[in-house]
Amino acid sequence: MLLRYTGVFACLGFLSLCWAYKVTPIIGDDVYPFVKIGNGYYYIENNKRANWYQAYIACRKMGAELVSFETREELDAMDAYIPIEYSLRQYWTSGTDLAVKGMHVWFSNAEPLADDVWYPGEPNDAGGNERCDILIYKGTGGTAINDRQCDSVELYICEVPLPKEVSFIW
Ligand code: MAN
Ligand code: CA
Repeated sequence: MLLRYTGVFACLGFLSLCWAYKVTPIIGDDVYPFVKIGNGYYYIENNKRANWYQAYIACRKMGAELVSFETREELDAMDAYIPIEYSLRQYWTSGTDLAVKGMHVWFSNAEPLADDVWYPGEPNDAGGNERCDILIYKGTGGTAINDRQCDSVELYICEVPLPKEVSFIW
């Protein structure tokens, strides 16, 4: 009997703990080495080049993922941030159709790529072997996504989820 009540109270205690916390996003300064652009935190690799897989691993080592652009606005925010002299640079994103050929998704969250993020005429799967998606920065010419060969050695951008603060309310 006593054992049964102890179990019930332990359960209730645990449940009340679960309800008594608050999660607040930390909106504010950059979190080194990530920079805040729009609502996201990004690491833009402008020196080291890697194929898509190596780039993904490099981001994972930082607790991040290759970048995903769920909306055209996120791509525009990145476009406004990158210095004009970096025009024609290309950066790996998490976009890929490696799972289902012809169906490009952001690998970090499985969302399909929106139609308006693609460079005109892309994805064209040139040579029948373009499975990984890269951001092409064209300075004043705009920024858009192209499908490229995954083993192409390129720069990359990592993205971390919004840092959050968890506090218990006693
Ligand atoms: C051109 C286009 C692209 C293709 C690249 C490969 O820019 O055909 O679609 O991905 O070449 O280098
Ligand atoms: Ca292409």
